[in-house]
Amino acid sequence: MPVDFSGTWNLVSNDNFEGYMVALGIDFATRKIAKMLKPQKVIKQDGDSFHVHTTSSFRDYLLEFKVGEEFEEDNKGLDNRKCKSLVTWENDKLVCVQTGEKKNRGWTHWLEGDDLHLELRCENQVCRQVFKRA
Ligand code: ECB
Repeated sequence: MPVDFSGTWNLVSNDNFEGYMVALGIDFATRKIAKMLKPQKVIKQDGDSFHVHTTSSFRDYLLEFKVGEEFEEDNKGLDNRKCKSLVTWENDKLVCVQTGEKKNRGWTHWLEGDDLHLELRCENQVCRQVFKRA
């Protein structure tokens, strides 16, 4: 039985989101708005099938995937760069590698106590987000 990430989660901290956005080439005006946001994540997990909806007052992003199956990701409304993404389990962590124009791009989700953690990586930047159950 894998870990269950299902639930509605609210962002409570967002370390170095600025550096991550700069690495993705997000323009100044968009970054200014984006870093004020407190996004919510709704995760629906059925075993290895995931539906991850990140919502905010500015933009939404929906990602659906199955662990172990590579897919095309369009990052629409984020940096809009296409990449090939693959999510795998590393013990109880969900690890995504996003292969494309940007080096070292990907993310990792895990649960720690009652918190949901997300590490977002791009080039030499790491953004650390923590979410609490809504
Ligand atoms: C969708 C809410 C954030 C909107 C920010 C708007 C503009 C900034 C543009 C690019 C910044 C890059 C990423 C934004 C950070 C979070 C959005 C989802 C990150 C992500 O890929 O989460 C994964 C893992 O939960 C599922 O897609």
